[in-house]
Amino acid sequence: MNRTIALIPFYNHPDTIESVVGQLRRHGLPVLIVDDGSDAPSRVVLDRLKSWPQVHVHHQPVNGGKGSAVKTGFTLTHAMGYTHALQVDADGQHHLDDIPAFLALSEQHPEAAICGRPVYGDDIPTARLHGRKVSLFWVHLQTLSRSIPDALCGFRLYPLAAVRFVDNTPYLGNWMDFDPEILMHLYWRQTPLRWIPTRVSYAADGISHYRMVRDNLLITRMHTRSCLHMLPFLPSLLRRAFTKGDA
Ligand SMILES: Nc1nc2c(ncn2[C@@H]2O[C@H](COP(=O)(O)OP(=O)(O)OP(=O)(O)O)[C@@H](O)[C@H]2O)c(=O)[nH]1
Ligand SMILES: [Mg+2]
Repeated sequence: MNRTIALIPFYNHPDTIESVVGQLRRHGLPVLIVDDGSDAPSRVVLDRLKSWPQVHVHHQPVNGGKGSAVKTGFTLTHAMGYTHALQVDADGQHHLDDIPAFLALSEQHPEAAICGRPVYGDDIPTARLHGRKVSLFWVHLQTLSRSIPDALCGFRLYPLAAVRFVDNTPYLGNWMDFDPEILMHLYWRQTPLRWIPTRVSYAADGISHYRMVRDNLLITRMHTRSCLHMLPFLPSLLRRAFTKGDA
């Protein structure tokens, strides 16, 4: 039986976090929020949430990026004795009624990372859609496989044993480059990936901290360095590509 906790990297999403945590609690999950140096109004909301049962808040003093918050969350949840962390964004974009499906698949395949395959509506900004396609092109190239349908969706259930390598991989992205980079590493390291289609919505008044230019440049830089980092895995990637041994 897995011990699963919800892990929320949090940066200035004060209007949505309470509803997200409420839904997670209704699904029976304990919650760890890693506050990534948020401002005063957000901290007021977080202080309120600290009194909720099974809700933990960890403050990083300085904004260090989504990736850094998730990495800290991996270390903390592992130390708390959990086996799996379900990463959910704080902005309410994810369809949390799919959680039972994530948990059930993870119980069947505890060694696998269970990843959300986003189903977008007409509300997704065009630039974000194109950015996702570009990153996915690189991911397919650098895994020598087209089996990964999405690289950027934050809704993922990680087996904590499979992400221990993060502690010894200091170059791993700290910002929005983290989601595609860790996914490629999991693939390279032969962690099975399983996919659940899940609706991702963009509220008209939703707040995104995705910085189009800076984050796309970071993702490009990550794929550039990945040309080097994939090399040790190349023999097994080639073998898998030729035997169609995709996870
Ligand atoms: N952008 C951003 N998000 C952070 C940071 N630190 C933690 N986060 C959290 O990471 C999650 C994703 O952030 P979003 O701003 O929604 O970025 P996104 O979902 O990739 O982008 P959109 O698809 O435009 O919403 C949210 O839970 C944020 O609160 C940070 O420094 N920058
Ligand atoms: Mg978002």
